Amino acid sequence: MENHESLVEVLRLADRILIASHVNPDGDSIGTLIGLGLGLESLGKEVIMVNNDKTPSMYSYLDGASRILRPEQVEEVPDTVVLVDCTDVERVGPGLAERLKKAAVLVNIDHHLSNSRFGHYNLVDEEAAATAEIVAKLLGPLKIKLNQSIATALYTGIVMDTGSFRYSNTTAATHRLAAYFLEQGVDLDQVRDNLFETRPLAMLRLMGEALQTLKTSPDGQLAWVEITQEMLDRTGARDEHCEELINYPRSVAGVKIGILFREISPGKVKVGFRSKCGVDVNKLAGQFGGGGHRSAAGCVINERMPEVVNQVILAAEDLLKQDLKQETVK
Ligand SMILES: [Mn+2]
Repeated sequence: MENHESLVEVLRLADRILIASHVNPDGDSIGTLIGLGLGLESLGKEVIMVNNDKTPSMYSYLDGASRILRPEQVEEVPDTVVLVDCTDVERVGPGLAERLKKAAVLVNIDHHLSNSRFGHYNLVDEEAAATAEIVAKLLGPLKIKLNQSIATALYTGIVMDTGSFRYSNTTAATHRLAAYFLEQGVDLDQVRDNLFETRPLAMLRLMGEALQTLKTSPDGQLAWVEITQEMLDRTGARDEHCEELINYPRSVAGVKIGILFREISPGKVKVGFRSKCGVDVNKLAGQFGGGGHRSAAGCVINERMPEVVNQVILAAEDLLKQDLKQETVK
């Protein structure tokens, strides 16, 4: 934790605050954006919430979801800007990043291992399961009174970034915090129904097609799936419907690294990594200019799908070999 007290002070003094999060927003980025946004608003501040991309419809149950603006709707950027769940300013999207970089006071609240400490004030805790956990700890010092809307938003962030408390980032503290949010009136039926029990038909059709591409390495420690633009067109699925698919290659018995290749446009592929057994995929993503967490990371590679798959699989095999050597040394 860095500059914790001065960061709280700077937020308490500001009258107008803009909060933004990363492109292709997920549950943690939307949850923290709204949780912190509504919280600061309850202190009488003017809060502008903005994201480069549209909020996925599965999060529309959150109070304040409809208040999140697109960059072109923001006329004037206030002096104080907070980025949540972003490793770097560029993560908010190119156009918005250019505008937000110039802020007089830039605050960085995040939990990614690869965070670049880009803010004037940085609150980065890599041990936190979700940025929502960090924001939750800020509520007290900021004298924000927790209510049902804020609790629901932050609870959503935690549920999504821990894969419903399944990932290795889940701790006793995570469960305690989740329990505390439930006591504040989170409607668990509503959350469950929106996040897990309702899926667009197009998403299930895409899953079917994508799982047909599932491959494993000869030793069975790597598994991957590929999603092409053609599959998205054929099924009518969108980007936001791809995220969950990455859990399938990792779940194959014996697999240590699961990989999802997603073609964004011809010659541009997004690669997602998920690992088991403590394999550090943040390092792997870093080799291709990306980053993230130890067991969940990603990158974008500007080449055609077959080349990307070859390069990444080779690098992943190398990493597993190194990992094995280290284990032998131990
Ligand atoms: Mn997060």
